[in-house]
Amino acid sequence: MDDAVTDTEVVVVGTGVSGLAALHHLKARGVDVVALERNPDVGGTWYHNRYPGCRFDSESYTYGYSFSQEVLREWHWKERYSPQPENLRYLRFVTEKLALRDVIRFNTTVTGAHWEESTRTWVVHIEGGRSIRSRFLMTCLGMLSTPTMPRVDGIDTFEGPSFHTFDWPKDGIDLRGKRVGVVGTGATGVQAIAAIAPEVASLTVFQRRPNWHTPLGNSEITVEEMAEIRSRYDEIFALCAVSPGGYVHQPDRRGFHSLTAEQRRRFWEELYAQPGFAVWLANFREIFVDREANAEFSAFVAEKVRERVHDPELAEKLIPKDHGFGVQRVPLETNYYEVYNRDNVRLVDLQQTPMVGVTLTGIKTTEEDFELDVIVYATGFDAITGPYEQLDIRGVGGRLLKDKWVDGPETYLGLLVRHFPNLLMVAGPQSSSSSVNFPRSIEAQVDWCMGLLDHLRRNGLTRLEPTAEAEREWVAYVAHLYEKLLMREARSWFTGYNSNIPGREHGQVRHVMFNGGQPKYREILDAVASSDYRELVLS
Ligand code: NA7
Repeated sequence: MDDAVTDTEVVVVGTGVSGLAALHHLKARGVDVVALERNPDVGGTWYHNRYPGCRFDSESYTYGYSFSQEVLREWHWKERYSPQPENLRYLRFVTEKLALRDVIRFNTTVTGAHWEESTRTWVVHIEGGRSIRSRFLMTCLGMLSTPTMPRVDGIDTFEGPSFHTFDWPKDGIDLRGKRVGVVGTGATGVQAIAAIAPEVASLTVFQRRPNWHTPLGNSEITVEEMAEIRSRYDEIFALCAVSPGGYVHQPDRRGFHSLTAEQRRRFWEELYAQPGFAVWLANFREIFVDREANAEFSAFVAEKVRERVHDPELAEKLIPKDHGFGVQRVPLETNYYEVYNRDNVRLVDLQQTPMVGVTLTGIKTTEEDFELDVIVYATGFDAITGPYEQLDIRGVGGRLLKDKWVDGPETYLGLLVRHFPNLLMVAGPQSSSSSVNFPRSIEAQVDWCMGLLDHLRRNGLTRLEPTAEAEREWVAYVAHLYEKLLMREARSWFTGYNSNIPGREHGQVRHVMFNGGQPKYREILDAVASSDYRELVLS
């Protein structure tokens, strides 16, 4: 890259799954674009999360981009739920195939962006003091790219290696023969725990609240199967397009109450044996909204845990008692429960014996001092809004985005923000990205942004901003969708909960995601575009 470039039409921040998609479409249109990436390579989430066991919960062939026939033709997904190294290889492959690398500046950390009304441009600030001026700012920051560590005493005092799973050492770490502690049992924790348990000397799992986990059901995809999948790509993407979650799984529409308890049980046995999110997303829709349905299914899954964990007392500790199945993100697992039947694995229930702090040599609870060689924090993220709020993004009149969002995000369509003109967020708060198979959601968003930019270009316009009314209505609509779902009660990043961030403990729901399903989301985006963006002020 030529470092002297200071003016461009679009700056894209981040080159993970959404940034690469944006870059491809912008380049294909001949738009002058520069992408800024803090890492030395593309990949975002799949660049960072190198912990053992890290892999898709989405069927691999529904996770790839749909827009390049060449990529679809040439790429072979080798596993149904592809692992991180392969996913990073895929994103590098796409980068080369679509010739995206030449417009990316690596090792370039954006610290903020300031809107300048007189020139209708964003001045994007880069660590080290440089800046780039651009007409449009496209933020592709990811939803889970700001890790959070526990708020406990002594976290920096531990003398051995300790790190968040997001920052797993790039060159790997040899855990063989080590005493390892893992804090956190969300989607990340369960993948890591199951993967490392067989190789470490001892594994101590520090669990605060258990989650509902169900089997992933991973398997190999042979060359012949991949050929068959390739021949069905149109059909697969069409299926994802009509599914609320953007997956191949479709909700069962017979109705929970129209079947007998015995019929429901048979159906659930079938679902439990199916791979992926079928058990969550191909279930009765009542699971998400009806307490009775949710309780019955939760009891079914609890039985599975009891069958899989030999020690009945331990099994009870692994069964959530404070929330029903599926109101939090359901982490999929491979032999997770069986891990607790091993002699070298111990569960520490932090509800019974809370963590007091981290010491020079391990973790201290109210009951015991645990001596450890390595501590792994699988403690989650300042999800969805975090990546925005850590930047100094200032809109009209120097307004800080973080201030605007102090009581929760306010956006239009999850893509635009009033008083922040020409800012296009991909996978932003209140978009469908966190409730939908990520690439399926972001492709719709990127397409919409491209349509909008085309419209501006065609009409010689240089400024866009949503109206106050459009934003107000979107925020209210997003909040209304939460009201229908049991999920509104969850202590989960779906509701903006994060015990490690002051003020974000359980209690105050932040409406961070669109829960209306991908078909509805796409329908709304299309309607806005075909009304010539009536809800936006364009000039
Ligand atoms: P999650 O789902 O936010 O899980 C974080 C886990 O860490 C969860 O079990 C938390 O328990 C636990 N946690 C967080 N802070 C602490 C402290 N201070 N002490 C003990 N335990 C703690 O993050 P993941 O990375 O697993 O998953 C994020 C998403 O990535 C996932 O949904 C996928 O979409 C991909 P808690 O439940 O708060 O009691």
